[in-house]
Amino acid sequence: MEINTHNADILLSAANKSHYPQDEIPEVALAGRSNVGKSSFINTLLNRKNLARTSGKPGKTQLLNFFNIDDKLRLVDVPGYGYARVSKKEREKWGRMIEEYLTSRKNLKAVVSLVDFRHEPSADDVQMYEFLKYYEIPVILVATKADKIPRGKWNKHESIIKKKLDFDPADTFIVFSSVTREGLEKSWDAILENTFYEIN
Ligand SMILES: Nc1nc2c(ncn2[C@@H]2O[C@H](COP(=O)(O)OP(=O)(O)OP(=O)(O)O)[C@@H](O)[C@H]2O)c(=O)[nH]1
Ligand SMILES: [Mg+2]
Repeated sequence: MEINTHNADILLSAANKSHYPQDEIPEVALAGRSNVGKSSFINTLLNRKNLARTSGKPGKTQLLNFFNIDDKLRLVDVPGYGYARVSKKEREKWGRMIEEYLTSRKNLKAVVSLVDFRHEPSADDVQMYEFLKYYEIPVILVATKADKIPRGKWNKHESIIKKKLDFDPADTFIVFSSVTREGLEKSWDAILENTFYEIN
């Protein structure tokens, strides 16, 4: 089946299960630290400037935002973790919202787990990766902001990330930049492979 990736719009925002779309359309969710570039990743994939709202201010995305692509696939933008300036209560609310979605959503086919290519993954990054492995959710690991690292150092950074995460070679690792669009095609290939579509 073919999919027109240019036909995209925001569908709805949800705080809990009762607001999720009720159908069989496959979903791929984005997970990662606040400010890592999840919303930018969606905009780059969909070739749109600010469909998923981005900001220099962490904590911009607060609900699960569902993006409809050609009525065949959804990308789900998930609020970032590890944002220090939120209360314990808010962090717990966030945890429940993410956990409910990731552990119960039948439509979920894979998670794009984003980490900053420049740094060793944080404890939260490791925990997220372990969580996804535990629930046997296929992971597409995307290392963002590659434009900030000279190419000669890419291998070294990739090794550091893989080692820290105890990366499963069965998962896909993609070096990405929303500035240069590095890794764009690979990301689409990985997403469509997990949702059984052919790229148009
Ligand atoms: N240089 C560079 N900057 C990036 C890249 N991706 C994102 N940024 C910048 O990083 C900041 C955060 O990006 P967002 O896409 O809003 O991050 P997010 O993960 O959605 O953040 P939350 O919604 O707070 O969880 C913005 O200032 C972006 O312009 C990238 O690949 N390269
Ligand atoms: Mg965001």
